[in-house]
Amino acid sequence: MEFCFKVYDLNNDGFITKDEIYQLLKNCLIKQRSEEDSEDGVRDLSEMILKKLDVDHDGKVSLLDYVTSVQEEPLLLEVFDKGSTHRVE
Ligand SMILES: [Ca+2]
Ligand SMILES: [Ca+2]
Repeated sequence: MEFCFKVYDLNNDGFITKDEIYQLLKNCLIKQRSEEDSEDGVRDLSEMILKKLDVDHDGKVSLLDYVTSVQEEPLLLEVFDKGSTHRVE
């Protein structure tokens, strides 16, 4: 679980920000989708994921936020693992 967190923490500052989620999703989704629907979709999705993961609502995801939220909602892990096209809800 910690490994997965580090993968998402692109600049290794100990927090996952929306930009980092966005970058990762974008890299994943662009392989699978056309350019047009990826931009907005990825932005929405990264915002949604950030909200789900940011348990203490400080705008970024700490390791504690991450661990807490994936325990409550294992589906999030699936999204992360697959970098996925399906929705969290
Ligand atoms: Ca970071
Ligand atoms: Ca947080």
